[in-house]
Amino acid sequence: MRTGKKAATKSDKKGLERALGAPKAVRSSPKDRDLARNTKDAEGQFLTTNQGLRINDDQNSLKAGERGPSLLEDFHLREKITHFDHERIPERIVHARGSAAHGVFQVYESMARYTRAAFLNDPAARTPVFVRFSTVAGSRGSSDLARDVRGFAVKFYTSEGNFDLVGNNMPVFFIQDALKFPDLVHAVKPEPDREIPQAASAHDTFWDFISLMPESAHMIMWVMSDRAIPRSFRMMEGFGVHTFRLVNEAGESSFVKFHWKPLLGVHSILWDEAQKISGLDPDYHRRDLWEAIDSGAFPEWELGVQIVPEKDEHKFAFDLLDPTKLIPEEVVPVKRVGKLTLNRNPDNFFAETEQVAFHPGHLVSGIDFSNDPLLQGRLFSYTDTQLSRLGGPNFHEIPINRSVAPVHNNQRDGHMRQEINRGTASYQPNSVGGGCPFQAGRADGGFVSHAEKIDAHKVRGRSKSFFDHFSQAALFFKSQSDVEKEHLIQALRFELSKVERPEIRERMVRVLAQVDGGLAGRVAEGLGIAVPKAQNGPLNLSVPADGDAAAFQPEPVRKKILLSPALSMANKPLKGIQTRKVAVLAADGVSGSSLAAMTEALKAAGATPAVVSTRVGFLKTDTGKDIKIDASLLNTGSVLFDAVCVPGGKASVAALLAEPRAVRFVKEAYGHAKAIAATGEGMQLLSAAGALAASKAQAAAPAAGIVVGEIPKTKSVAEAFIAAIAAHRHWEREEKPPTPS
Ligand code: HDD
Repeated sequence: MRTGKKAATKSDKKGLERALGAPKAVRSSPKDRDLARNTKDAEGQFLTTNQGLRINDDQNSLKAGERGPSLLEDFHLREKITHFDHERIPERIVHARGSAAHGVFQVYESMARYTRAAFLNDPAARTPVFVRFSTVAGSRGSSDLARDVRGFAVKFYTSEGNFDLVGNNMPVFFIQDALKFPDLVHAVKPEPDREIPQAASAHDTFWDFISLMPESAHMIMWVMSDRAIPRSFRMMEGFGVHTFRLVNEAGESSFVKFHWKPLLGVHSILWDEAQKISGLDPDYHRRDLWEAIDSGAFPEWELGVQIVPEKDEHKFAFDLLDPTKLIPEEVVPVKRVGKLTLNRNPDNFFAETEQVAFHPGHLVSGIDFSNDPLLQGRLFSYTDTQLSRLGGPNFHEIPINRSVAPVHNNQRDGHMRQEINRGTASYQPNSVGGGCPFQAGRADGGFVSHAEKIDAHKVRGRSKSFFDHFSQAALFFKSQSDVEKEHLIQALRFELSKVERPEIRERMVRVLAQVDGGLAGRVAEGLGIAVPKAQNGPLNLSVPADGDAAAFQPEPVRKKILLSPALSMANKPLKGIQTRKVAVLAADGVSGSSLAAMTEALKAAGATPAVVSTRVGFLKTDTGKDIKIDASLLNTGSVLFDAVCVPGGKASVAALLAEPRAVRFVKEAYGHAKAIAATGEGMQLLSAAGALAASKAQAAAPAAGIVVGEIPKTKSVAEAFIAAIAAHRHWEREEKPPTPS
């Protein structure tokens, strides 16, 4: 702050850090980390104005006498308050609520056969990245737990310029043409008269729009599935959604779909939990990402590609350009080609997470667009939105948006220009600057658009190959496990029950009948309306376009539906208990040996145990040892944990039994199908919560995911408990409907 020189050095260091990628895990104590973070910029520095003048008193404004009026001359007061008055910028129109982290990407082996992109050609290259996750509909301050799509935007700072992969955690989208995006967003945002509801699609205008847009049927299956309520950003897949092109050195192009596969597995929570977490900790996902990175448990994803040779473009039952369709992984397998690791939290939320500007049009040589009409429309929108959000055309100069590849061009001036351009050559061609900067030929890495042949009539229309709106929606529903199907039905019942206009509910149920008669019937039942027969006839729902309704909204085309096991989270491999949170319920008198054996085993397996008690502070074990309490039953809840254990100890369990919140804690975890363990007297708490039969004989064969044993057996209880947590949930004991508490 004190001198320009210092600022330059700092930003150089930042660039270098980015270029080198991964700093080591920070493993110092939380207090040290806090101090290091908090003094980063200001250690040993005097407080100054923005002009560098040292401030002598920051507690009192300048007054005419101690009890007199403030003086306009107080430049420090005016500067400080003026800056404060302008501290907010417009939030993103969509994806306003987000969390981000720095990291690094490395390709496993050269993909030169398909693409000339340098960062995908060199397995030694560690490409710095910045990744922002987001919800779509809610405002900046809304809950992380909304039922919503999650944004998954990755900025690769490659040696050839920035490449942004601006995707979501779902592989398809609501609409086929970008022209409909403002309508979609207006429909889902809070209703314009009352600004209600916040961060929720459960209201009339959203379902009105959706029920009139059959092309959204497939996406609706995804958004009503548990994918819309992830356990963690770290445990969700990511998708580039559109079909893109890869282009190799010889100029040959293939189509590609991008995927991100999380190494922690793909997991979600229940809607009942989501609603409760929104109250207990609306920052749940943000906190989860921050804490994992801060503790050195760096989240990882593998980049996957589905590659389709250009000659196979028309071999599918759907159009590759249609963003409401996916390529089933069973048809074109996902090849894992590299790894993304997030290893550093941002230093400043505003400067980085808020000011980062993504754009699907930020490409590097070797990657190109397809003619997906949704993608084509996006190419306009993203720069345009930054102009108002970030205040002008120079947002690329904000540190988080800067390319690590040098930038040289003849763009000049504008609001908040940082670069001091020297010389007189600000045009091309020029002779006064020796012709610089030069255009780069292909051999010099110059971007050359793929020379796709296009010979067409100018039309405002849609290809008939986009008209099958239901086959893949049905494929998705049919490929879900029974538990997933049930959750999806409950989600639709919840959402549509919040819709006030009966005709919208009915229309939506008719749309669902096009997807699956059984699904529509179950939803209708929950809404107390007639169960529609599965319909194959035309829906005729849309607004006619100049009398051409048939072309705009044709009869549903039914294609052969296979099953796609890859669409079900139930078929994703389980990946251990790394970073899973386990509540250890205990009070004074807890068996110190059982508590220690349990927490050590959990930590050794990578989980994070936390002692939850009747109060905060410290508790005393049966042998008088002090144990720090991490949370109280008053300030936390079972929904914030993946599993619960109750170590024995007579006095401890008696205190927990006397505390209704402790009983509810276990009961709720049971209803949410979580792993639960108890040793010794701890079993009594499980029985009081209905998680374990009270009779000894029955308790000997507990329900799935319940692990109990005597105190000396804690080690073997812990082993079985760890295996039970790794299964994520034990759905066989989930009550129907699945939210019993
Ligand atoms: Fe978008 C932000 C993803 C369609 C217009 N979009 C935004 C972000 C993500 C996506 C992840 C947040 C980026 C960040 O973290 O800053 N958007 C998608 C996906 C889409 C999609 C996967 C479909 C496949 N978007 C889409 C369309 C339009 C937009 C069709 C407009 C025609 N999107 C925007 C935007 C945003 C945005 C208004 C808001 C803030 C921003 O761009 O920077 O321009």
